[in-house]
Amino acid sequence: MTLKRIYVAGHRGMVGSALVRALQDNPGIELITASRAELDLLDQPAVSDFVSRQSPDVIYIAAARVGGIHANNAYPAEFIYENLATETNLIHAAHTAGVQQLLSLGSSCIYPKHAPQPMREEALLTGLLEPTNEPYAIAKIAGIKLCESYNRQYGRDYRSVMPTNLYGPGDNFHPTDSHVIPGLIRRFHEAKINGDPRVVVWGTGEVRREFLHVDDLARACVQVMETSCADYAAVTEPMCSHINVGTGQDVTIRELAEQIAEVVGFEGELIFDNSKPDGTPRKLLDNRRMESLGWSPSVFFPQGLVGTYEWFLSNGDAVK
Ligand code: GFB
Repeated sequence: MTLKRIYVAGHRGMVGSALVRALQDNPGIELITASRAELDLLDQPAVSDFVSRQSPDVIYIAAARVGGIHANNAYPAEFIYENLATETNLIHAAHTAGVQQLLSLGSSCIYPKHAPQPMREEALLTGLLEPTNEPYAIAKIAGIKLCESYNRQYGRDYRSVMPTNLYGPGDNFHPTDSHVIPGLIRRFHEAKINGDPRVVVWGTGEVRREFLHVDDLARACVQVMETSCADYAAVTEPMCSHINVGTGQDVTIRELAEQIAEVVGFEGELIFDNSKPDGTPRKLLDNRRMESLGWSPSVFFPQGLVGTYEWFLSNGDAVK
């Protein structure tokens, strides 16, 4: 049997490690990975050399510079440069090495700040972006357009998925640079341990977010890449080729904070700090394209939160 050689770029990150979990038991697949020390994805000649030497059949781009609302706002230069460089290096290297199939991962922040809800793929480039993450969003939009351009000019089969806000094992629990779920898990946990009577939650708490477990995203990515060209073409457009991946349900940040406090066992008071940005008021994805490919999420949110807290507890040293 000829094995399908799949290169997962960024295999140590939250998304990349979920992809490895989703792919590794398939006996028809040979996984290719490279640590940051082995391959710097910002180094174009090194990436070209690696991709042409490894000659994979498929590439999943899970490598990205990511972070929450504060990190996006604080490090805009790294967020636009590193994401653009990673995508251009990998996508161009894939094309020149003759790699026919590739998946690029983006984010629901590619859509306009005030896009109609739930957001359809066609909402892309119809309005202004949320300022706190515009540089990151521009890089992720460029990833979609890179794929479409190589498809249109060279007949490549480069696809892209736009997940909603993700969470799960392997997340970054940094006190300020993380996303809201790991950030609050850590803050509530530390408050419980220290006996603090109150915890600060950023923003008004009134904005809404949709959350997807990273293992559900990984299954969606594999499903997208296993879809035939005809079936993929039937649900997408050549110039609107990306597919949303979400759950179809969202919660307010206040509701989320209350749920996390319960999971962690923090019984004190929540203080909402209005001096911190809220970001986009709402970003619920329209999932009809993904559903028509036969995918639906399987991780029940409260259970996913418990599993993420357990991961945090057993990997405390790794996330300090
Ligand atoms: O997860 P988060 O940073 O992602 O924030 P975004 C979501 C909401 O939670 C915002 C509030 O309204 C935050 O103000 N929040 C409350 C907190 N407490 C906290 C906290 O302790 N930490 C964090 N991080 N937020 C990111 C984008 O925006 O979403 C990225 O900046 C990316 O580009 C990612 O798209 C998925 O949804 O606001």
